[in-house]
Amino acid sequence: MTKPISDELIAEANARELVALEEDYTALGRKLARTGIDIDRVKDRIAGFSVAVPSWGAGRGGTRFAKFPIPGEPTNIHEKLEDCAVINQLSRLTPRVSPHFPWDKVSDYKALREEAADLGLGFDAVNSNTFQDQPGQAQTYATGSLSSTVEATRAQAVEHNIECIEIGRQLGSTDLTVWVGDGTNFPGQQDFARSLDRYLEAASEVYSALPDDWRMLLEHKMFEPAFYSTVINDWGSSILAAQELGPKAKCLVDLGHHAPNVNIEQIVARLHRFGKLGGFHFNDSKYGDDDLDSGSINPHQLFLVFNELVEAELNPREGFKPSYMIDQSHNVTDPIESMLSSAEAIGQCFAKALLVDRDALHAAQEANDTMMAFQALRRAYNVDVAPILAKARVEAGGAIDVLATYRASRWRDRKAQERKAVGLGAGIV
Ligand code: PSV
Ligand code: MN
Ligand code: MN
Repeated sequence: MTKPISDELIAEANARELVALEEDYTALGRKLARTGIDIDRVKDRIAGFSVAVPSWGAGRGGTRFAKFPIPGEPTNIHEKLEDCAVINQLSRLTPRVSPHFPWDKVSDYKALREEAADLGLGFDAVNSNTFQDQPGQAQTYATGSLSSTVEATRAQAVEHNIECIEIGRQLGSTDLTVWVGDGTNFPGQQDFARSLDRYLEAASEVYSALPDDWRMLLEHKMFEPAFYSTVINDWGSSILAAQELGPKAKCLVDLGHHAPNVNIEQIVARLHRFGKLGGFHFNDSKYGDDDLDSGSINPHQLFLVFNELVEAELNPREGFKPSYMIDQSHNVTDPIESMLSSAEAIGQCFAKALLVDRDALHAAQEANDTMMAFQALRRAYNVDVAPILAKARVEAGGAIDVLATYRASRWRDRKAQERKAVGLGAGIV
């Protein structure tokens, strides 16, 4: 197996932190034991937890105004895999990459799978792209894809999704994530009912092509690039479409795709209640689909989402197997650093949710003791779980201080010498 960062470097960096970590872990273990929690069991759950990283997040993102590349940034899927391997090697939380097509198109997917495996990586959900036109494409998606009024355009979008399934089979994926940019910018531009009918008909053709053990994850988004309406605008449209398509269709929640202040954790609970919670695109948001780093704006919301996921785990519905992915655009940071920090934030929220005293919470809920119900959540949220994550990492060969170790490796500087420079220009989100 190829290890992008040397084990010696990680061991040296860890040696400087180990005594302090043991002290912190022991102290936290004692504190948690007083409330009947075995810290090692929480650590074992973290050791079994993972979140996929997006291939497109490995390069510097951009806005529609500009993109500011950094020296050493990856420019193709092979270099992106290398960077994703660094994130996983240090964090031990991100063993899978979610690819996007045709952005990650290669001629030999069997070889790509082997290349990833050699770096310690597998592939997660494949993402189709019918929101951009590609060179040489026969039909334009300017006025829609799966919901287009033009039959040939719908057929082209269906065919692309089926091709993504075929690629995914070769890569070892079992999920197809479908987000369409379809929608309108003006009242009256399209008929709400007919555009949904067209979407459902085309999506059902894609659904029919799913292998038995595959799922189709429908990702809703209320606006952008369409600013008046979108065809799969919210979790309501998403669950209705998923119900219409069949049991293999589930809903994917991208945290940035809702109206401001929407109660996302409640959406999570609702989708789970009807067996339709398929997965997440983790990111954070201040104003809209900002694709900011997970937990950087509203870590409490992320915790509340994981609180619902832990509740869901205790009350499983058929097919409960949520797929966790990051979907961020790193405009001003080194993407590796952002994803190291984000994976940590996501893992921390899961750990905190595991600390919630469920008996106390449920008893307070039954007794309508509002303050004690809230305190059950608050107590868990206030715990600094960093030592649990660090201990799980170090035991799995990762770094105690992921960012310091990454910087000590001088990975980006070294890649700046080897990789070709990225051209300037407007970014894609
Ligand atoms: C759309 O905003 C989205 O969240 C979808 O997941 C896309 O596939 C992704 O962003 C790509 O940038
Ligand atoms: Mn997304
Ligand atoms: Mn998005």
